Amino acid sequence: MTYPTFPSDCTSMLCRFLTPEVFEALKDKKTANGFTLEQAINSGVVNPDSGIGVYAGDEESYTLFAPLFDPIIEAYHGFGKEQKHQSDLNPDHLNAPNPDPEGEFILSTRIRVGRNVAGLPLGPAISKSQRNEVEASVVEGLESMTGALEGTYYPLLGMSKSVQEQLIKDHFLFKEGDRFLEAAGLNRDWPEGRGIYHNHDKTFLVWVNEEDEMRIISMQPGGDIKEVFTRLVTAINAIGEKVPFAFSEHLGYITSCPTNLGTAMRASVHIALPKLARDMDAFKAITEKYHLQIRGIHGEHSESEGGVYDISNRRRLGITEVQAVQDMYDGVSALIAAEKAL
Ligand code: ADP
Ligand code: CIR
Repeated sequence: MTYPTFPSDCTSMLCRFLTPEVFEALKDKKTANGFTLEQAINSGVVNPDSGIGVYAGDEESYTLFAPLFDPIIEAYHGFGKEQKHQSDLNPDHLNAPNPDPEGEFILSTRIRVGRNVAGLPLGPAISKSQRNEVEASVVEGLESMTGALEGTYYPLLGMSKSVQEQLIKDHFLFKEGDRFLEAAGLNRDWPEGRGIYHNHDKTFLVWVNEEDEMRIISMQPGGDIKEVFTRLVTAINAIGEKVPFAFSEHLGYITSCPTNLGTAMRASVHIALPKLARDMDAFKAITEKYHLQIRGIHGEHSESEGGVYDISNRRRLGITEVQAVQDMYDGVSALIAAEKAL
């Protein structure tokens, strides 16, 4: 493999941090699962418009390819090599009364975490049989859920296109054919081994074998962030009793994308800010101050529609889950105040 060429306007973290020296030092290394640098960087090489451009094939990728991953982790999360990650999933520690009790701005709230099974490769390096084993064990765990978490697993294999499209449109299911995941090797053997579990109300959902082996999701209409967080924590604890999660003292929960390490949590609202949207500089000044990310209405790499945005915490590592939600809450409260003032 030779040093990849990037277009001159490339701004991804891969182009920034994959210097010829780093490339030379890492190009012949392979993890115990056989995952190579070439595989780790393929998504960002094929998609030079990536924000990040790298994926890990296993926990070992983060140490073996540290000269590439460490600066990316530091730049994205502001998390240094010597730091330790701390978890806090206690809803009593969260101070987040509904920032929009009249329901004028917030359409819905969603909090998700990524989780992977301890001791197995991550999605970019997993084999077909290992992926199917993950599906079987996660589904077995989910089918023992009771009460408000009780629901049904719907495998993608055999799901009708119209049901699949409706679930995607309604923001419940992951999309198909994502080019970033495709180039990372995450769509191999599609749709086998993938699926979605949800409770009857679709307020608790689990994506199986998408970018991570599990995406555990709590969501509902409106802005009651604490209720969403509390349900999520109950679900994480219940699933964690059945399936051991990959976790490291340094990096927290291990995920395939380095942006998701640590809490692996993205807490978001869909929020209508039509006035603020006319002044994107003022909008972005607030989101930067509160460490927030702006996404479009159909998730990452999508556009806003009708002044509605997906606003979420950007940092996930080196802060606790409570702090990640607090980042979102504080920032969303400031955005609402700014929208009201206009
Ligand atoms: P993820 O959050 O899992 O990294 P995406 O950005 O692709 O992934 O979003 C996944 C789906 O969740 C998309 O359909 C997106 O519109 C939906 N979504 C995200 N936040 C919310 C929210 N607050 N309310 C409703 N749907 C949401
Ligand atoms: C990119 O580099 O733009 C994609 N690989 C997505 C990076 C962040 N995505 C994520 O956290 N899921």
